[in-house]
Amino acid sequence: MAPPTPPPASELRITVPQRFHASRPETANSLRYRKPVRRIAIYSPPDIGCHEHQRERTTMIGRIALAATMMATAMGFAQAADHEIRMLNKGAGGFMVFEPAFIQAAVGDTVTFVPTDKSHDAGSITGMAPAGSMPFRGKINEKLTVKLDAEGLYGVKCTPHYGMGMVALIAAGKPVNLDEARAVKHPGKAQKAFEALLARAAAAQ
Ligand SMILES: [Cu+2]
Repeated sequence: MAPPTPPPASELRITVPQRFHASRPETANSLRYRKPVRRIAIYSPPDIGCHEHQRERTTMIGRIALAATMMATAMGFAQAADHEIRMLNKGAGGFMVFEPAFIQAAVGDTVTFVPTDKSHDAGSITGMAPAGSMPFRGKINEKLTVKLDAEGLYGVKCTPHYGMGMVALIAAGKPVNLDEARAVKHPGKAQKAFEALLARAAAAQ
């Protein structure tokens, strides 16, 4: 059986912040210019006929890639996550609900509102969004993905069921706009629903 073909060296590029090389004398000169990143290409030796050597090389490349991923994660460059919120006629929290109704996310993550049941949408609420974030509103019965660009709390309502308490709260990082969000008035059951959600956001810290 033919051994697996490793990807060409040109595809194995890892971007590592310059400060990782601060202790290396040969990069001291480039450090002075404050270049933001330094590119490292993993050297891939030319094809060796022996299967055993090829397997070894493939394993080695795999280990280097894994180490780079772990390093990036440790440095806080983890891949942005997507959080799913389903729009339901009936869920654990009662009738007409977002599920889950509260999400703790990180800045840069995305949230996708999934129209599991019909007749719902998801929209932002004036005064319940971090400064600099974009207002959003999806269409009824349509999936909507929102990027959490700014840190803070994002209040969400379903337009037809706002008064029935169909609301959700997303925290991207810390709830820096908690007081502002608490000051917003809501119709019907949404007021109590948000009081509970805002308490969860405060407790999550
Ligand atoms: Cu709804």
